[in-house]
Parts: sequence; C-alpha cells; structure tokens
Amino acid sequence: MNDLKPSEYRVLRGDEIVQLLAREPSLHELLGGDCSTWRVRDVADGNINAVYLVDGAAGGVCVKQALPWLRVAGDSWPLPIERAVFEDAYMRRIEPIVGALAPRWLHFDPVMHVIVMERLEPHVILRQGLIKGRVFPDAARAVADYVAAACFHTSDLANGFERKYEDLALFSRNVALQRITLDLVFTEPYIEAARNHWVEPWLDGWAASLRNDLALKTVVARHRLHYLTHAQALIHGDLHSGSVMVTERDTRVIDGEFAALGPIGFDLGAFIGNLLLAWYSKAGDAVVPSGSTYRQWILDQAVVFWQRFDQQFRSHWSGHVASNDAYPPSHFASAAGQARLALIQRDYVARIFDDMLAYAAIKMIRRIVGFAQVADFLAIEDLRKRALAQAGALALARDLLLHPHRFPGIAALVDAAPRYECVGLDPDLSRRA
Ligand code: SR1
Ligand code: MG
Repeated sequence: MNDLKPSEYRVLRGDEIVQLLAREPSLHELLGGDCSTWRVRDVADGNINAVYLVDGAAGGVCVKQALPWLRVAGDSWPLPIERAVFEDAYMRRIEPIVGALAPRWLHFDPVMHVIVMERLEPHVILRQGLIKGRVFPDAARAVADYVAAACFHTSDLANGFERKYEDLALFSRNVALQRITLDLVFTEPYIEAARNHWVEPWLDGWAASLRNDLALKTVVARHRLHYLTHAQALIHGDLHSGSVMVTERDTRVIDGEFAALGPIGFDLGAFIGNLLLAWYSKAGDAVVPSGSTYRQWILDQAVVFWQRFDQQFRSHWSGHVASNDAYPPSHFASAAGQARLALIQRDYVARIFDDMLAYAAIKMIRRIVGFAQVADFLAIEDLRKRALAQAGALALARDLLLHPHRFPGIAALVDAAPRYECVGLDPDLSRRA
C-alpha cells in the first residue's frame, strides 16, 4: 500500500500530533493561530484505534491513529497499521456518494497512519445516546440513506464490472480486519475460545447451548460463507451504533476500517441488531424513567430504518439510467421490461431483508457471549437481571436464524421482540417463545 520503511512510523504523542497538523497548511489554517496553544484531548472510545480531538483558536479536528496493536488489548494483540489505509480509501470512495452523512475527510498521513477528519460537535456516539435514553429523530432514516446510497452505487447494479473489480482489488487486501470479523463475529461464539466471555454463571447454559447446537452452527456457517462469497457492494463492515455520531438533527457514519466487498444485509444487520440490543438492554432499566415509551421509540426506529432503506435503495435503482453489467437498461426498456424490473427490484430487496435478519442475529449473539461486548447492557448493574435481558436477545437471535420464515417482514420482527423478553435463563425452555 505504501513503500515506507516500518521504522518511520511511531505512535505519536500529543505534541507530535500538533506538529503533524501544523505542517499541513490547510489544517493549520483550519485550527488557527499559534500551534503551541492547540489543545489535544484523548477521546478514544472504540476498541481499535487512538482518537484525539485537537482544538485551535479558529476550529477543531478529529485525529485518528492506527496503533500497531488493538487499543483495548495493547501489544498482546498486534494489528497491522495498514487498516488506516483502507479506512482512508473507503471514506474517500464513499464521501462523494453519501455527502454529509459522513464526516468531512481532511487529510491522511501515510507514514504515521493518521487520519484527520472533521470534528463533529456537539455530536455523541449513538450507542452512548441510546444508553442515556436520548431520542435522535433522524438517525435511523439517515443511516438507512447512507447504506442505500453507499451500497447501491458501489454494486454491480450501478457500475460496469471494471469499477467493482477496482474496489475488489483494493479492499480484498484488508485482510487483518476481515480475520477479526470472521473469528469474532462468525466463529468464536460457537466454540470454546479464550476471548469469549459472558455473564457467569447465569449465561453458562446459553453459551454451552450455542456451542452444542449443530443446526444453529450449520445456519451460521451458511451465512459466513455467504459473507465471504457475496461481493454485492462495498460495505462499511462494522456499522453498529458505535459507528454513528449524532445530534438531534445531524447523523454521520464513521469508522470505515472494516470496509469490504460483501452482502449489503451485513451493514443493515449490524445497525438493526444493535438497535435490538439497545431495546433488550432497557429491560427494568432505571436509566430511562419513561421506559416503555422510549423502548417503543427504539422499535419504531427499526421499522423506519428498514422501510427507508427499502424505498431509497429501489429509488436509486429506478433513477439510475447509466449502463451496468447486472440488469442492462437495454434489456428492460419496454413497458413490460419496466414492470419486470420493478418485480426484480422487490425480489432483490427482499433477499437483502433476509440477509439483514440473519446478520442482525449473528451480531447480537457475538455481542453477548463473544469478545467485544456492548456497553448497553452494562447499565443493568444486577448481573442476573442483565443476563435475563441478554437471554431474551439470544432467544430472538436464535429463532431469527433457525426459523426465519416466522419473520416475514419488519413488523413481524418488532412484534416478536417483546415476546422473547421474559424467556428466562434456560435456553431449552426459551424455545417456546
Ligand atoms: C478486536 S476488535 C473488536 C470489535 O470492535 C469493532 O468495533 C468490531 O466490531 C470488532 O469486531
Ligand atoms: Mg469502530
């Protein structure tokens, strides 16, 4: 990706970050004034990278450096710094497509593997906002718009295959983060793995049940293979509620380092699966006094999210007149052809819906018994109550995988969520939900 000697890279201190920014005239002007007065704050929140906010006299920026290890694990878990190259490439590829749904991309330093982007202010991470019980009226619509635009315009539906192959050639080299996804999302929750953990002893039965359920592992394997082989579009690859920054009126998708060519339903499933985790985490939750109203709002967002994606994706398709190698316009120019194309579009999106539910389920499971868990459930201090809330999410996830025909549409999904809430800790008894 670059021909720099690894020794030129180093983990930067605050003053070195200031120097790096000051060397770039456009950044110096944006921050303004004497760089010795710039303030650097460590605001890292995710698992992987160092993140800083830098404020100057005139403005601020967000700085992200890829460390040679996983931030939350230190040097016991080495990780190639080249992930920043793929994040930079993804965000630059996507920015002209999604516009203001992503942060403004300002600079990439290929030596230090430092990304500089717009400082989002007063945005918060959506997951943190949901934990606090805050309402973000536009977030679900905006993320749906993001996925619809980004995925449609990088798919075969919008391009000649040559463009798609360019993306494939570049992003298929993003192997280190693909390995993380394959191991942590698809594989380890279903085996004995040192990195797994859960609320013991309450979820011991569930963890064992996931390891022993051959039917479930067969379905998960099918979706893992689909993930590996279905290069449907350039996907974000990690679109959970921690990858979205929001205010009441503005929404931005961040953190594209897991970018890959893959199934569109993987991005949709990440987002809706994490909405469902937020919903289950609010069981008996003291953080949100008006609990039931707030929980209903979360479920409503799942509906908004899917319906908006469905409508927007088909609208991008219908409005796209340029040639492509999937459904050449010349084959569908007649009135009958146009009617047929509308059916094809509905069928295509229906298959994305099926993928979304499966990947949502897989994402929910990994966040409860796998390595990287979500903060939503930590709000429930009583561990037995936390496990009960998580067991509901696991029971829904298992049925989404084993009995997808029970969830023929988004209404069926949100209607079902409450039925799984009180299934108890026994994974066998919960099969009756
Ligand atoms: C080892 S990194 C753990 C998780 O954090 C990221 O957000 C991805 O979801 C990854 O799987
Ligand atoms: Mg991330």
